[in-house]
Amino acid sequence: MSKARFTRRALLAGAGAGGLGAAFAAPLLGEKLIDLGLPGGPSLRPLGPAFPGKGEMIVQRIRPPLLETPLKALGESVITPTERFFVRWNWDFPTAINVANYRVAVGGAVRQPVELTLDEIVSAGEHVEVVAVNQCAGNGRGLSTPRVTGTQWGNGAMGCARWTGVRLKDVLAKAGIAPGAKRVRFAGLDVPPMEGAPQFIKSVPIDIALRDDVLVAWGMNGEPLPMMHGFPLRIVVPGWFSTYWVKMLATIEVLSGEDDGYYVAKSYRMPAQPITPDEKDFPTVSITAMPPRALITSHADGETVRRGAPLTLRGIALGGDAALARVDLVGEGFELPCTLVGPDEGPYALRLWEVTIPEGTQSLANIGVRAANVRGAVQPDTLFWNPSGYARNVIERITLRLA
Ligand SMILES: Nc1nc2c(c(=O)[nH]1)N[C@H]1C(S)=C(S)[C@@H](COP(=O)(O)O)O[C@H]1N2
Ligand SMILES: [Mo]
Repeated sequence: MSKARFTRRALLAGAGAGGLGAAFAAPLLGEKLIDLGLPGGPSLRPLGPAFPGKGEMIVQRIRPPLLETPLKALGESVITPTERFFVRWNWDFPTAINVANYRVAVGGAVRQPVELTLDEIVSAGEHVEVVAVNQCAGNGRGLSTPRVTGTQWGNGAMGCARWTGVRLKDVLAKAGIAPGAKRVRFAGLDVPPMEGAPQFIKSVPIDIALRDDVLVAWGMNGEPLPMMHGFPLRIVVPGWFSTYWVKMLATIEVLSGEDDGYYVAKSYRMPAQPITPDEKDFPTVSITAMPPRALITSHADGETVRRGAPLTLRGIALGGDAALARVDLVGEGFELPCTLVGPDEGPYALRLWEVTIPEGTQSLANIGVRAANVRGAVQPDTLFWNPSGYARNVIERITLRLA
């Protein structure tokens, strides 16, 4: 873990810019900006060590924090260092937690509601470790055309960490699930500041909740979860978008019916079938499991490379809710298989890949990488446009210049 970087400038920025958006944060944070290449809107963001415990991050918003990982940093390792891991909160969260008083209430459709201390959770069952990608459902949303509403993320609202915890099912067993349970719902300690706004509460179907790899986790990359990542406990649902990975866990509620809460029934949904941007009334489904994705991290769109020399590209890929099967480089009129390199940390982890384009006449216009998983899901060549820009997994293409 890195040392917290309390630079005077960062502290001043944090104090002065509370509640202001990225446009205001830029001059406060200083001179360093990054261009996210977002079509149809402002594309520059401040880049800086704006928060304690965080290294250089793309500052999308200061309060509540939305911090994005620069793509180049994501490509450096299978495990994203915690100090570079993206951060997303819907509402402000407590900045101090008294572990002695902390309890997780397990209730709803259970035999016996219980309030568990941190110690009781830690000793609820076998300790399990899983390496898994945590990806915001809105990752890459800012690249949508036409533009959509919501945080204008580039592709850095994701990271891969080693999570440690106990199985959610072992925690549920402390209360005993009543017959007929349908879903399990989680709420955190963060609450909306204004009346009438919905609390961030999410639920998963009971069969997902009982999976052996779904955790109540306290560890991230071998350290206790930092506050920004949900100290002291968060839910981990490998293979599913991180909207379900509720942080600063406060309650676990077993539901015997459907979840009609705002963040399940109304939000985090996408069209059931492809639509056109002018369509209004269409059936929707909840965002759930992640599809495969691959990204080039060694080169950015528009970069110049040497003419007449072999070119090695590198990047990251994930299989989504199933292991990665392959990654292919796709260009105009050619395809090349990429080699998976580096450690294989299991089906839900990031993988690193590389590919060398031999010297020659092949065009470096519109090159991209296409991931496929073992279940046969393959990245598509056209964007599944949806009004919230969810679950983006279109092949991302860049053009390199020869000089
Ligand atoms: N309690 C709580 N948990 C939460 C959220 C939140 O706002 N509050 N946001 C979710 C969303 S939308 C995302 S993308 C992830 C981000 O996880 P991270 O900040 O650890 O990267 O947390 C999820 N868990
Ligand atoms: Mo998210």
